[in-house]
Amino acid sequence: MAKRALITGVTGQDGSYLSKLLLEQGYEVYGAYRRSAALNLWRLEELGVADRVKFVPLELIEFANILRLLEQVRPTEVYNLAAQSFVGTSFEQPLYTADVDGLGVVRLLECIRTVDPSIRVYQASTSEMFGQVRETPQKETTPFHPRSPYATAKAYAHHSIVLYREAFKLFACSGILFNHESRLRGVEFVTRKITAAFARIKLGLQEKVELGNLSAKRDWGFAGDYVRGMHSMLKLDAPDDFVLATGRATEVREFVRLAAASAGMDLRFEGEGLAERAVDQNGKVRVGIAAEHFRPAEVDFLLGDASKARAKLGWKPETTLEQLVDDMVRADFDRAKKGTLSNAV
Ligand code: NDP
Ligand code: GDR
Repeated sequence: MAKRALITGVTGQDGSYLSKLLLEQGYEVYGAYRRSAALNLWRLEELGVADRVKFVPLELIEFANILRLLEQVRPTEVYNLAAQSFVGTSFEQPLYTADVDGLGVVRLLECIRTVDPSIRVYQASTSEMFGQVRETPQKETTPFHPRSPYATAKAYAHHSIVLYREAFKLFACSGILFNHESRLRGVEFVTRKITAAFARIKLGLQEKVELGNLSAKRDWGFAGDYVRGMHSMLKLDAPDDFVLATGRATEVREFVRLAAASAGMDLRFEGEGLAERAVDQNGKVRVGIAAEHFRPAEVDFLLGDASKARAKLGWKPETTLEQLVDDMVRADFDRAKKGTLSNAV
């Protein structure tokens, strides 16, 4: 039977990398997008695959829309990547976030159960569910303590995947993915905000960037590595959940330093709290702190243990943080020089 994948959230970072991977593997790829005034294909275009994906409209809030889409496409695999994925926004839009990221997943599972229970499904779970962490590093068995409406919604979705696997024998897998970034990352996320800013600063288009909590630590990997893990999960003999992570945690402050170095700047941090700042080798202030970028509840420190994925999927990340940062700065520098940086984000 032809391998036919339906990817929700196809216009996002992971949807784009996964589309490319599955097309290379010979899949027929249906990409579900949500309708907007202008379809946003810049990521798929940058990867050179926009013309090979079959686009279908999908809104995860609409039960019948999901049902009809599954009946029409008849996928063998569904990758549910669609979400309101920005933690910061979830504090302002908790109900919408719960609807899409939480209930949306149960809608999808109900539709799969109804249309074709043999469809294999991947759910985009997240390290944010560990929140106020109970142990370090975090693995599949670490208890959850969500610290945002985004994380509570994702935890509900995660438990639903486990439930539908146990109750209805669906082939449903959750990937508990730690932060993964790339040149295609949305600019609202801290990594891309930093690399875009330092590309502009290098070109003299911007003076400085304002950030929030520089002491937060994340386990950052490369998105292209992580989509390989998603695909491997659906190839297993039996469904299961897996952490994907690099096993290395880095402070936001250090990410800033690396990005600045890639842009040819040597930063020195000074001061504390809201008065902290970073100056370059010429004494120019390049980083300031703004209270608006702090969250009502923060996740201070995430570090993943992906040994189960390594043992059972043969998965490991290939890209170092230094390579990732350098590639992101380079991409943003090229975009800024061409004047396309604001269009790309
Ligand atoms: P993005 O924010 O880049 O992409 C999210 C996608 O979901 C976009 O295509 C967006 O469409 C779509 N979408 C949003 N709301 C809806 C809706 N109501 N109905 C249909 N589609 C919708 O996220 P990433 O690619 O970074 O992440 C993919 C998934 O993985 C997300 O579920 C995220 O929560 C999760 N995740 C991500 C991690 C990461 O570090 N990147 C780590 C762990 C989990 P549009 O383009 O129109 O906005
Ligand atoms: P995160 O990513 O919340 O981990 O969620 P984000 O890049 O937004 O924040 C990482 C950390 O950086 C701190 N921070 C800032 N964050 C942003 N966005 N902007 C700032 O100016 C800033 N300054 C400091 C944050 O407080 C936080 O501690 C991402 C998303 O992709 C989720 O969808 C995914 O589930 C998780 O990663 C794993």
